Amino acid sequence: MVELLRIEDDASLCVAEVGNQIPFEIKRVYYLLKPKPGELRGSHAHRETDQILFCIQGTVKMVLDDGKTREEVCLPEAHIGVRLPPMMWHEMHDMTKETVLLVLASKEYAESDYIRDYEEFKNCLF
Ligand code: T46
Repeated sequence: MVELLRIEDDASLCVAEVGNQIPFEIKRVYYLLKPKPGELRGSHAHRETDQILFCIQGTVKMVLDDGKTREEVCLPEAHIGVRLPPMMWHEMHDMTKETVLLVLASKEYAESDYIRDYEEFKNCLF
């Protein structure tokens, strides 16, 4: 998990700085909003891209699978993110239409960076 600096005054201000909370150079930022309720997203791993994902509104449950251990995590607070290093299979579910996921990524988008087949993912690990 990655904890941002949170400044509480009349609002909540959350800060992500490269070299402090973020351990890689950020090459891409994207966000996912208005998912279809009940939709499953993710279901892939990235070969080289390192990412940190924040649920900045609404709810999400994430499945994280490194090929040895599979665990489910919730992200109940906007300043607590989950790191998705390379070769971490991840799935997002139980989102509502209010859910907003913000992702900081270490690389530009490339479809060749994705492994979308679970068997292929397992084979790549060994
Ligand atoms: C993750 C969640 C939250 C692009 O063209 N550029 C991009 O930067 C991205 C992220 C996607 N796309 C295209 C590729 C696909 O044709 O948008 C389509 C859906 O992308 P993807 O399958 O990556 O969508 P999600 O929501 O299943 O997953 C993405 C991230 O890959 C994933 O790591 O954490 O968003």
